[in-house]
Amino acid sequence: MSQGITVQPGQVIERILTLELVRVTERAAVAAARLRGHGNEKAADQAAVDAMRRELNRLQIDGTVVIGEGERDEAPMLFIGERVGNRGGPKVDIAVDPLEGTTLCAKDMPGSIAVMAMAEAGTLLAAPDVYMHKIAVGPGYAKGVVDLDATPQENIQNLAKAKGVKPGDITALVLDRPRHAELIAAIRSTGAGVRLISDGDVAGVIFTTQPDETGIDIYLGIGAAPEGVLAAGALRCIGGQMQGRLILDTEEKRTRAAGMGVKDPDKKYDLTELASGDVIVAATGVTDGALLKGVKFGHEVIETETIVYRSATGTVRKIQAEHRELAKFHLD
Ligand code: VTB
Repeated sequence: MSQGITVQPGQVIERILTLELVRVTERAAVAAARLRGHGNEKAADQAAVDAMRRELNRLQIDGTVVIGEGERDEAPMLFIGERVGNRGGPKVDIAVDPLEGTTLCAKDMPGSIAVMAMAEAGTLLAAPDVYMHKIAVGPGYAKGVVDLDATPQENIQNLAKAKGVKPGDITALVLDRPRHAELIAAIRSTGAGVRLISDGDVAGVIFTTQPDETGIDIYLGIGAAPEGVLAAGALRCIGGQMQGRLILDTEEKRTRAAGMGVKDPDKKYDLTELASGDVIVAATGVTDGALLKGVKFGHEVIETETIVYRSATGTVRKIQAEHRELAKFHLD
């Protein structure tokens, strides 16, 4: 009898599917990277969506998209509620951002990635496509060291104390948007520095988990809610703290959120409420960035770099791939 690796039924999602997820984000990243620097955000996004959907539908899963490209009435591909996979495997929640940082890709600027998460069914927050107030720090701090309802000054001071440094030694990451003018001023008033990014706050949140490499201690501000859930998935795997609150500032948004199961529109979600179950997150670089190298097109070879996080074990894998059977990418 062969002594193969035994995978417990409860581990099927995490174990067997880890590499399958890598294939999905690799294909999406390569498709988008073909259009890197072409100035056409829509085309790059569409290429990534097509590739990701095609690969997702090959997986042995019974998946439901909970974070997708939009809501059903807009009828995009990978809409929220779309069933994906061949229905042959475990029931899972799927969160996708086939091209996170479409503008970064269109302008060939650092930091665009293809990213997705797969989790036990019913465990990822089905967030509508609205804004979310977010705060995140990496692992190693006592729970509650920062809080979404504290002032930026309090958060920076508490974090500095917990890290054993001066507030001036803290660097916060914030999306460069006019809406953040006050937040940025408040952070700077403590002596802390602010690194501004133009897009890409999934990676931005992940940066807080490796402050020695990225120089980032804390993520603060308002970004997109779907990206918040994807980032939370990654943080569940690596460790760290995160809180988010949906910004439901119109009746229409509140109704839409309620329709997706949001009971309390003002709820402050903790990390384990944004992503409550076992989860795997995979991200492949499209353009070069601090987290991942971008896709390289060589002579009869395509190189990709992917990171996969798995919450059940906390394993983080970086997978550098050289692809030689290029037909699989369906590139014209
Ligand atoms: C962020 C960023 C994304 O949206 O979530 C941002 O991470 C928030 O929306 O890459 P605004 O651009 O409207 O401020 C993106 O830039 C695009 O989804």
